[in-house]
Amino acid sequence: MQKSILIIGACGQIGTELTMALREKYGNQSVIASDIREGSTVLMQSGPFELMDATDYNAIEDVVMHYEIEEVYLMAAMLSATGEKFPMRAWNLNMNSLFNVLNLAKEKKVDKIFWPSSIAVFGPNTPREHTPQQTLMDPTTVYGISKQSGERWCAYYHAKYGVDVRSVRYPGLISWKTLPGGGTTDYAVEIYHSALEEKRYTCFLEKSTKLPMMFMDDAIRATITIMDADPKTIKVRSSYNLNAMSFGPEEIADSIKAHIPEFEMTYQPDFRQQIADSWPSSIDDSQANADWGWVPEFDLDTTTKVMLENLNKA
Ligand code: AKB
Repeated sequence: MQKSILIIGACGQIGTELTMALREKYGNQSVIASDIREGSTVLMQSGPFELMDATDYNAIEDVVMHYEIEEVYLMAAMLSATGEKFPMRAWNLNMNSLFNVLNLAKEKKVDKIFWPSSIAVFGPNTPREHTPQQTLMDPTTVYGISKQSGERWCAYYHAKYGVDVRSVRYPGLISWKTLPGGGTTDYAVEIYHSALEEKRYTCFLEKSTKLPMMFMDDAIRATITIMDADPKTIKVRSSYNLNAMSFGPEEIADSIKAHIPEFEMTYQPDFRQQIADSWPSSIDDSQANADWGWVPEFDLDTTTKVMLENLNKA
């Protein structure tokens, strides 16, 4: 089936792989990548690209009208660690970009929106283990506050204006194709690069800090699956909990040592420790499973194997 899709924030960690997966599924010319900067060669050369600021409503509207866009994936955001350094910039980017796409859908200029939320919506008083779909949320970061507010606005635009917006709360994401930037969970990607290049890594979180994590292939599959689902099955219009695996730095180090026995890990926790301490250790995603059939495929050891194999080849 042909459809015209716009990815905003296509050059980031998720956006790059999502763009390539959607181009594979719907054809290169149907998927318009956009970002404030240019991205990887493969992304730039495989299909249309537009330089675009996600906070500029008119610029997005022009691209939407020009390409007759039906679906928008809004992947532009400032993540938790960078957001603490630039609180107002994080708030402005994360909220204004969301309002831009919600308003385009309200005006019936696009049919469907994907917007990512995060485990950062939870806070120190949220139950840490098997965090339920519906629970107390008291985020302590600007990023988390913007994601929690965004969830409420998504639910509001759906209830009030019938906007078809779909969302998942991503855990920390691990990928080998594009580096993450500015998150608290970024260590779980950096560690693989350092393990191969230097056989050692100094971790900015303490060894036992267990967080929910996911391999990128699972995250992309979840994103495309929820967007393809029959709207009647999407019962949650704020955002769905999404689970795959949970581990701490010590466990990922052990998993790497199974392949690189000389690998050494040291610990120097910084300001990101406090952010990580406010987030859940594990997530209950039974509602995503019941409503649209979500089942993860990658565990820690499979992730480590695929990461090391592919980074070694790169
Ligand atoms: C971050 O660490 O800020 C992100 C997230 C969990 O949303 N990876």
